[in-house]
Amino acid sequence: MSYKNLYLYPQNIFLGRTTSYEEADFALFGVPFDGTCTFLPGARFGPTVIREASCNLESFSLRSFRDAEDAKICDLGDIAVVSGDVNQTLDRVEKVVGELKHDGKRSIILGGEHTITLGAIRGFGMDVGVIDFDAHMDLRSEYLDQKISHATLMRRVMEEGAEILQIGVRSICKEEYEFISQKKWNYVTALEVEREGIKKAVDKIKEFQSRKDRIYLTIDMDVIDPAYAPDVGNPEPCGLTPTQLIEILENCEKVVGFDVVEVIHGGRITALVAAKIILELLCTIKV
Ligand SMILES: [Mn+2]
Repeated sequence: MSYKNLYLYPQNIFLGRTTSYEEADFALFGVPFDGTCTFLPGARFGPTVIREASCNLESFSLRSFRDAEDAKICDLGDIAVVSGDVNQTLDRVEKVVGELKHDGKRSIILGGEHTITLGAIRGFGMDVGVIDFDAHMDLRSEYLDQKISHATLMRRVMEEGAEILQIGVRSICKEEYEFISQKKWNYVTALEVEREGIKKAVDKIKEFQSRKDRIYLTIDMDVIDPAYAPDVGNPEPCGLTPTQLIEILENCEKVVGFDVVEVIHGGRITALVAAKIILELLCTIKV
């Protein structure tokens, strides 16, 4: 166990404490990579600002009446990313996730830009069910001549065989709309959540996870409205509230890992919302 008292409280470790790896149910690590960013840079600082925010929120939940501090988390630090090389960075994420999976740990990944999720899902294996909370579909075939970028990663995930459910979508290009129109694409828009409440999203999640043994959650913080979460790589108006998102997340089961991505170095509001979401998930996910 780590040493902790009020006078010595590390702000660079998630929740200011860490369990030993052997004891831990959750293994947390950061991926400080923003190499394919095309608008607001700084997601490489996401792990740092989310950890700092986590140390400055109370960990007890008045939703679940549980304390996130009771979750056994080992903060492993950050992956040494290869700046400017997305493929090598994804390989490293895949290898780390594969090792954690082998050891029976649930992974918590702090981004970093959303592209890193492709490495994580490869690490889990493409039979994992992916629930993607995102303003964007990220389904372009390529973007700026790049096959692997924050605007294409879900297309790659789909091509590699994983099944995807997208929640909170509200930003799509014509190519993506034509692509999903040819398929039975599984998604719920932010507008549907705003108009009808969370029921459709929850129903879709329950149907999806009933067909899957393992669920991976990827939470792009831009799924939340920029009024609550402005510090993201590609802010998109008309999003979910943090409360709507957390209420939806409470219905997720069989979760073997999750990531929270696209928080950039900026104001601290977005990092606090990201940390809050993680704390609530730690109280919700069964181990
Ligand atoms: Mn996005």
